[in-house]
Amino acid sequence: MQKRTLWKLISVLTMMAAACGGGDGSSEDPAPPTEAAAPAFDPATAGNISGMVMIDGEMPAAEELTMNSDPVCAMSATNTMSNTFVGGNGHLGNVFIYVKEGLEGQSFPAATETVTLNQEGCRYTPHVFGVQVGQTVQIVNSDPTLHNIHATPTENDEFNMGQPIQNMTFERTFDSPEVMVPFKCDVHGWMNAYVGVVAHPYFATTGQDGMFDISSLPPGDYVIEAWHEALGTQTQNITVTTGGTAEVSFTFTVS
Ligand SMILES: [Cu+2]
Repeated sequence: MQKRTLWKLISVLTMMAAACGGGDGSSEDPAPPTEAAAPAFDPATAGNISGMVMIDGEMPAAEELTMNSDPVCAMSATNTMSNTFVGGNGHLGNVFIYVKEGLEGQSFPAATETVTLNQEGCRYTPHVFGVQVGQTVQIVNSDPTLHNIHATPTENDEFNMGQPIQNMTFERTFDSPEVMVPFKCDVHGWMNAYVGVVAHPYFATTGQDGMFDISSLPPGDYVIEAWHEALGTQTQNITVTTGGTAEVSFTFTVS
């Protein structure tokens, strides 16, 4: 008799425990977030890409930007030269490089660090940059004047956000890969920037020395694309091997 009572008690407690779990069984599932955050490949097998972007022909002279329409800009700007062509000695900066093909079917969690796009001296800094799908972009107005950040994507949602007060910030993420999403300021026609939105973390922007590095890739065969805002795109096939560094160079020709 005592034994039957004990079993009945156990049975009731079991049903209560199930009811407290909300009936969705979530409390009993093995921790899915940990599994989702696991790397898509064994990092011990990773390789790297190192490269440079050259320009063949004379680098077009940087255009001087006229900022007289806003006295705050005219007085505060420290850089009034266009960022379209930067570099020197045959090396081309502000070129966006990314893995275009070869990572299909693999998923990479969005990077948790925030990328900042600053409006300072009535310019965007950086002028060309990349983010992962789902990674936060923080847009900052460091100027004591009105800017409006106007993104004009084709694959993502357009947005247009005024920032009338200095030090205002605004955060945004992008849902779909898109190379490139242009930004402009509708107040200051000379302000523009470009973000490459990529589904993985394997991208870079060349510095003024034209150099770039993309590290810790899964070994494999890839198509790498180089994008420049005035000179278009180029692709190359490369193979990344475990522990190796694949070297690649692109040359854009100007007439
Ligand atoms: Cu502006």
